Amino acid sequence: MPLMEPRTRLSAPEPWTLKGRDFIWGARTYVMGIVNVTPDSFSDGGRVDPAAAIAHAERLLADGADLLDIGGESTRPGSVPVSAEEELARILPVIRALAARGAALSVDTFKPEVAAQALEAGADLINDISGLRDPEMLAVAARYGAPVIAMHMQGMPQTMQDDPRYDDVVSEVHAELVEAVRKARARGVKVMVDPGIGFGKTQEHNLTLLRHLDRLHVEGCPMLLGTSRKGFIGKLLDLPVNERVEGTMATVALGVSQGVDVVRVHDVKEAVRTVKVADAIARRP
Ligand code: HH2
Repeated sequence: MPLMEPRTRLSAPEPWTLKGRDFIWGARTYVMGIVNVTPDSFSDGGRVDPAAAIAHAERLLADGADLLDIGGESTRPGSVPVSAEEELARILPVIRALAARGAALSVDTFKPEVAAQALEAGADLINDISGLRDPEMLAVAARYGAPVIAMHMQGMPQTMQDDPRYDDVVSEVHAELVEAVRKARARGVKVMVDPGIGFGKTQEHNLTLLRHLDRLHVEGCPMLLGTSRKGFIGKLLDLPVNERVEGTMATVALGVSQGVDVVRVHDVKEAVRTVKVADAIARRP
């Protein structure tokens, strides 16, 4: 069956309002700060104490983060799965504290029961790395009127293959994003799309997707890019995770030039400066 041909977005998506804050897509690039409350995340694990996670989140907000992504389970390849109870015990105190101070928050989970309780505690949107595979996730989003981030992933973190196959990675990722958006819209749920850099993709797949982000847009949907400190940057530079900030910012700038709306990063201060310059060049009035 021929795949639908990817194309550039024709017009900016309708603005979103999260915690009373407007996100005017197309006007500028928004920075999402990563707050992992996990012992084993690939670059910033080890912060399971809620007070430490909240202090870290406060720092990211002071550095200029527009929203924060709170995660209680690592999704790196081969990571150890955690129960919904454990995930909730990690993230709920952090979400409650940050919601109370008015921060816009997404919850990074693929478990519908975790998403529901996180929304109840004050999260604003669901970041589902499984690309809305579980129909219950859309039911939760619809029930709370919450938007979702639909990320593309081949397989699941525990089962991601060393040798993922695509005939045409750009067309196939785009077609799956289009399908996720179709399912969400059928339930009246707003979606942000994400090509899922590093999830079930080879080095060449990651670079090809980054070269063609402009062809991965879905009409009416903002796009998120998550490249922060990822392995493909480490491979290119032969550097460990704490030495990948410049490589990350190269991908951020090139993402902005291809119409990315949100960048998900660990290094917020650097990203805020990078997108300011990139926006001034790429987004003409
Ligand atoms: N990447 C990670 C986790 N969640 N969500 C979206 N939408 N897009 C991404 O690219 C993405 C994501 C992996 O990064 P990190 O949170 O730093 O690590 P870990 O999964 O080990 O906690």
